[in-house]
Amino acid sequence: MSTAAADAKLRDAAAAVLAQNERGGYTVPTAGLYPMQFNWDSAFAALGFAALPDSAVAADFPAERGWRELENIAAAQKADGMLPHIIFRGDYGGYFPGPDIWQAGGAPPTSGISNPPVAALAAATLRRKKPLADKGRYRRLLRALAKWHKWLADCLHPLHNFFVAAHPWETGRDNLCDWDAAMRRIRPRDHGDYTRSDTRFVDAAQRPSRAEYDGFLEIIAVGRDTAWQQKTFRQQTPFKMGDPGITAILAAAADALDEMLGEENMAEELEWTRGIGARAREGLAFLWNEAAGGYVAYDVEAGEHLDGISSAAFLAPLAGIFEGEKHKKLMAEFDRIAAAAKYTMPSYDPAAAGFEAKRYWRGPVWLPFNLLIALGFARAGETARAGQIAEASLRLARDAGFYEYFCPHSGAGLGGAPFTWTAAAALVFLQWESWEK
Ligand code: 2M8
Repeated sequence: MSTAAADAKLRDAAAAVLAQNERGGYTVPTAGLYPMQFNWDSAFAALGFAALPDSAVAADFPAERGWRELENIAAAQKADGMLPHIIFRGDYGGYFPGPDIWQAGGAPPTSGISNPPVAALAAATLRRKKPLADKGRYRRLLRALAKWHKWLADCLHPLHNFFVAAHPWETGRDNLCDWDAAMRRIRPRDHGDYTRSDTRFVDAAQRPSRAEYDGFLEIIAVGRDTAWQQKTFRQQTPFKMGDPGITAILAAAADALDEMLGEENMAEELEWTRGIGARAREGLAFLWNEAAGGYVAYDVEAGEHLDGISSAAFLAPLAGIFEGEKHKKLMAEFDRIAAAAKYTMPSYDPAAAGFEAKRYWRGPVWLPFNLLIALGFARAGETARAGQIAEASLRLARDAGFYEYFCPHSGAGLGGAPFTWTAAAALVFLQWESWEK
């Protein structure tokens, strides 16, 4: 098969995944394992819709499909501005932990924590590719995103300005090795004899451990005890983690949002968001670890930088930080890690203790994360490295299918499938050369 024919086949297959996982205005990550709406998954889905060729849009999707995805994230906004990480729409009955455990309110019910703010990046892309004709709807969405960013800015560390995650699930990288020490300090109460749903769908060896789930549930219980009063919850949570992932994404998203708000002359909203991008960049700069040669997590309780290099270290260019000696060092780390794996970019350094090639966020390659890294690299003029990521991502999707994540050594597909954000990222990578970054 010619390359063009193989690309067309992959594109049609990716579009079919978006169609299959669509539930009427929102797209589930994958049926069974994650049967409801997730915040940053939906934002990646919106990027996928932005990348659909017009022929596919006309055939299967209304042009505003991506906008509806974002509007349905925004519709779950809490009074304080938070956009929750899960919105329990549709038939979520099989998922654990459900709304009965979260008790975080909402109609439909939601979780009590937030998620990496990819939505404004998706909105900026959609605005270029498939602008929303209805200005009222567009401005309402921007206003909701501005409120959310303001809320996220309130969760920046008061001195150092990095984002402090209150739960591993907030970072989206649930069982990253960097969380281990903090998770081990948690002394969970008895959460009874609960049954996880994830291991019904995926081999337990590819998922977080039972001890980690006890910790996840404990943090939820702390939130419940505070009736999800966010200020109190964030003081009382046993997990307070400076996350380079959310910090870098927030910096990039804040810039994108400010540009859209500026175009629309939305003065009040611009007032809310003033300085957020700069503060997040300051926070990311604080997370630099010279010995490690990268941007790392910061354990707030322990008061220390960690020394592991996760894939989030490479989001600094996306945040607009790509100059001088630090950038050179970071690129050297990228090359070292890329050379240690057959497929770029493992979620955690394969040379580090704790790395596991097949266990979820402890090593596997994730295509949506690859997309964010590659977009930043392209912006920084790291064209070859960005191309290397695009190429590896397409190889994985082509050879293994649209899996949730992949083994960086064998390329085997892992976790759930067919997965929305993998298909969405592939749709962008298929147009990488011509894609406006
Ligand atoms: C995973 O997280 C959820 C909990 O939030 C789970 O394991 O049940 C993570 O990979 C997260 O980043 C993602 O948004 C979610 C749905 O794909 O699954």
